[in-house]
Amino acid sequence: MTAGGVSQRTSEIQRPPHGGRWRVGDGEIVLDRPIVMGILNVTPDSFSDGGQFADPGRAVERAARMIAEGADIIDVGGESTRPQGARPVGAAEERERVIPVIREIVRQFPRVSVSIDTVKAETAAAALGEGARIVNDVSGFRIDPQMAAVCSAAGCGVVLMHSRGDVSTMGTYEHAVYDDVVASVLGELAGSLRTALSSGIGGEAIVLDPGLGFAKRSEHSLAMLAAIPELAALGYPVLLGASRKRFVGDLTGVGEPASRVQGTVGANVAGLMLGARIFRVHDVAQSRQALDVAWAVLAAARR
Ligand code: PMM
Repeated sequence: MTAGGVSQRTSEIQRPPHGGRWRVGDGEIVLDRPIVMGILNVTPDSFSDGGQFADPGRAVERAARMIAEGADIIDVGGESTRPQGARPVGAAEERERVIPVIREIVRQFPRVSVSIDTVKAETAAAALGEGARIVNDVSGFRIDPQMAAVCSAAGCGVVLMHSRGDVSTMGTYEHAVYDDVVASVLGELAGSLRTALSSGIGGEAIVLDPGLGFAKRSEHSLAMLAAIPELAALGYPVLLGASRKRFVGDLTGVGEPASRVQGTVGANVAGLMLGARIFRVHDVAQSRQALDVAWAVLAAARR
């Protein structure tokens, strides 16, 4: 990359087109530093932490720890999309898993924003009713036709992630066929964006996510990381979910997902430099520290 290219990219960091703010329900997340979203999978079968936090008491303890380590958002999920092919759960079972946990986190930590990771409008509505401020839909509004209306009515923050297929296939390679992965992902995300905006969701509530590892082989995830400037140029904050994913394992030879922390941190710091602002991670302390230092260096480089 030329020196001109570097300064062009850092100037994008200085003046984010979205104004540096993300409206989330009655709150606002200021994107004047990297935002860390801590992952709380209340599932028996998620790929790297399944079963650990299925008990509501342990799940809330885990949230408290991530908040102490610097998480700005806690993302609660009750349905796995694991790469081995996930078992879809019904809305009632999903709600039973997530609602007691969300209720307790909102009660104990009212200043932290809770996000609900779901593709089901019913679950999203129930979570928003308990005080969640963000809906993280890994289908980008493709799966449940009611999702956009629920989010619009609530005025919540929305994460539109790129994926293909349903809950049981989106984490696999079944739909990972692309001529030009960047063009396809940007085009398909633009479709999610149109659905959101035409349902009355304000642009200031929307965040875009390239969906690393979702219907993407490792080379596709890497291409999407490299294309963050193009994604950010759409004018919405960019969220990255690199944490412990297969592409990190493929790049490092580390087979055990929980041991991919350093690789995750590397992906996040590179993502920050390319224009991503929100980072969904299992290991909050490590990414918080690395991102804060990288941000300070970038700020000093702009002076
Ligand atoms: N990845 C997973 C689940 N939810 N949400 C967003 N917005 N982005 C992601 O990359 C993402 C997600 C799968 O990972 P996990 O099973 O470790 O939670």
